[in-house]
Amino acid sequence: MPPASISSGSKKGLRGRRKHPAVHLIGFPMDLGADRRGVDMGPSALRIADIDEKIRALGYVVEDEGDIEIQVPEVLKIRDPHLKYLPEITAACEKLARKVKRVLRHGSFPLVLGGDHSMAIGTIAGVSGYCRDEGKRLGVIWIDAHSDINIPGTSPSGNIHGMPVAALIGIGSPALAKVGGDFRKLDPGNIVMIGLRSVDAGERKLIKEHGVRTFTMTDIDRLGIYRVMEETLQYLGERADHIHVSFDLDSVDPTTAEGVGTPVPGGLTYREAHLIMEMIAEFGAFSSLEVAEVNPILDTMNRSALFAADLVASAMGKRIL
Ligand SMILES: [Mn+2]
Repeated sequence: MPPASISSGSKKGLRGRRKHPAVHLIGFPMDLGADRRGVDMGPSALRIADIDEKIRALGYVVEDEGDIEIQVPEVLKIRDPHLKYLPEITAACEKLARKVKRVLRHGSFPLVLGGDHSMAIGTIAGVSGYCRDEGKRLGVIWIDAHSDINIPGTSPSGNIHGMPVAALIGIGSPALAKVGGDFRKLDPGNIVMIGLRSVDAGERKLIKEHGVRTFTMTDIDRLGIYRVMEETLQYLGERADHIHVSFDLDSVDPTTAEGVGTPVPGGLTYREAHLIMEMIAEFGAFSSLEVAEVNPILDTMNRSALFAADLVASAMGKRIL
C-alpha cells in the first residue's frame, strides 16, 4: 500500500483523483547544456541504482518510458558560443515537454532522470502546459547550488544548463523561452530556490529584479532546514496547486555526492537533503519531479546515483518508521 500521504493529498492535486498514481520514468541523457561529458550517463546510473524498484517498494506502479534520443556532441557543431548547442537542446526539450505533458494528462506522475539541468526547460514546459490546460497554478522548488538564471548576456560560459530558470520565466533566449509553446511557463514569484552557494553577478541582479524567493546555504545554516522547508511549503501552498521539484544533485555537499555535474563545497548534508524530500512528500500538491546532473564519471562505485535514488524514494513517501 502506498503511504497515507499519497492518497490524502489536496483535492485539487493529482492524488485527489487517483489513489495509486503510476510513476513514469523518462530518461534524458543529455550533456550538451553542460559542455562536459558524464551527465549524459546520469539516467543509466540512476537505473543501475534500482530507482524503479525503490519506488515500487512504496506501492506505486512504475513504468519506464526509456530515454529520449539525444545526439552526442562529437558529431555536432557549436554555432553560437553564447548559446552552445541551442538547436539540439531546443529540439530535445520539445520532445521532453510533450512526453511530460502526456504523462500528467493520463493522471500519472512524471519522474525525469537527467541529464544536465537544461532538461528543466523541457520538463517544466510540459508541466506548465498541463497546468495551463487544467487551470492549475504551478509552483517550483528549485534545489541547486546554482541559481541557473543566466541569460546569454550574463552567462560566463554560454552553457545552457545555467539558463533554464531564465527561459522558464520568459527572459533571455526566445528560442528557449518558446519550448513547449509561446507563453511564459513560470511566474518568478512562484519559484523557491534552496541550497544556493554559487551565483554569478548577473544572476544576483536578475533574482532581485524578478522577485525569486531564495534560501541560500547561509539561510539554511542560520534557520535550519526544517524552518526553510516550512516557509517554502507555506509560501508555495498559498500560490500553487501543482508543485514541481527540480532537484540538481550538486545542491548536496560533494562529500556526500561527488558524482555531479559541477561540484561546489559547502552544500546540503545527507540528512538535510532527506528532510527536504520527506517534507515535500507530505505536501499534497507535489505532482512531478526531475533529477539533474548525476555524473558517474566523477563518482565512486555509483555512490552518488544510489544516494539520489534514495532521495527520490524519500520524496515519494519512504519513511524510517
Ligand atoms: Mn542546476
